[in-house]
Amino acid sequence: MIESIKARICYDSRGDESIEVDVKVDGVVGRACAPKGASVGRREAVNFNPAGVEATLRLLFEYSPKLIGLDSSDIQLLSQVLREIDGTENFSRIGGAAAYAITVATAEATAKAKGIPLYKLLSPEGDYSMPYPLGNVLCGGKHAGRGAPDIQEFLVCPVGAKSIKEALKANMMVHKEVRKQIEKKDPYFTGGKGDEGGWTPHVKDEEAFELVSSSLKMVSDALGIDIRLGNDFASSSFWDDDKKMYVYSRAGVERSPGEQLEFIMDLVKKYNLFYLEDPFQEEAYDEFVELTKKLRGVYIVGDDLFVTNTSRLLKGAKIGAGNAAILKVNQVGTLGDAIEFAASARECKYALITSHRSGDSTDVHLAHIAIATQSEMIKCGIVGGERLSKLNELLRIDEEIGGCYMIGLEV
Ligand code: 2PG
Ligand code: MG
Repeated sequence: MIESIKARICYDSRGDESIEVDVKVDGVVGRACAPKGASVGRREAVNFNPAGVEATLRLLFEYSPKLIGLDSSDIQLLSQVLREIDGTENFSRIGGAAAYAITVATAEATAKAKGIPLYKLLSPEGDYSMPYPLGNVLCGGKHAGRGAPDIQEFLVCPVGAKSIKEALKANMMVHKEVRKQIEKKDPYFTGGKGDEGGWTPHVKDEEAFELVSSSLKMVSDALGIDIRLGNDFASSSFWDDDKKMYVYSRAGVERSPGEQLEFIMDLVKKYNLFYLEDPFQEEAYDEFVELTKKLRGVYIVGDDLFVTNTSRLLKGAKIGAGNAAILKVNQVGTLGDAIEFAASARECKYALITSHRSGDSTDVHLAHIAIATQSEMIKCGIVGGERLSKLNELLRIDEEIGGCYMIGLEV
């Protein structure tokens, strides 16, 4: 039973204000701090009440007595009560950050009170397996300054790793190797990193692909495991809806939807890409369908397209838009809704990628949510405290389970 709720304003990895909540269940406290995105989908839950973070916190103090006494193990009930209190479609009154922090903190407290880890609470009968870590080695777009590439994320994944230990080692090595390669091209590289810990060299997309693919090849050869490259294009952030063009302003190139499709297909061929997140803008269901028909053995992933929203996913699944979905709890607002989304993705045979936000906290919940939802991958960066907290938690869980096997990937 929920006994008490405390909340405060704290800071995320970008130094922005966020909401942190402590929930007490049967004498035990669970705590969660909401993350926040920079490349935000238009259909996402709104983070805060329009009057700001302080107003969001004041509201929380007002309505939280209504949550006291609720059965904390009923995740869906808590989600439903919060939706009723909010009364909007997208948490624009009480704020998705508050909904996130309350529901995740409650789950943590409940698990602790039962003496079990969070992943076990969320998925009691799991035959647990490890997700593959998608590591950000080079940042562009909204996660970096104007000298960096237009494409938001260059992601590596050690698809041939046999254990999470091996997988993390590979990602760390690629991250280091990418820096070396950048310094070969630019001896004055300052070592600058973007919001998610990937490097931010002053290069265009094409050079970034060269740098990253040669780095991963070196590490792949050294370790003898297959490492693949993928991207989060975050295309909505450079889609111009008036021009109906994808505007790569740093590269000085504009692409129509058809040219974007060609561009993506060429990249897949040239760099053997296995993962394409948001290759088209957030309403481009038809282009997603076209690309999905054209490619095999490639994850075509909806992030801003689906925004962890079950009805948007079902719409996509019906017409074959993509074959994988990003799961971000704060995109939908509550943990209950995110768990429901994961179940729908499973029914539709979509792969799942549990993901951090570019502004994140040092919380570890993401690792548990990825395991509980049997996500094929977890996207949470490589370096930086707020990224490593999740990766190190995977190592602890692996130890606790006694050597967890890696989930199967279709590549
Ligand atoms: C994304 C995320 C995380 P943001 O686009 O997938 O990498 O970025 O949190 O800024 O939306
Ligand atoms: Mg994304």
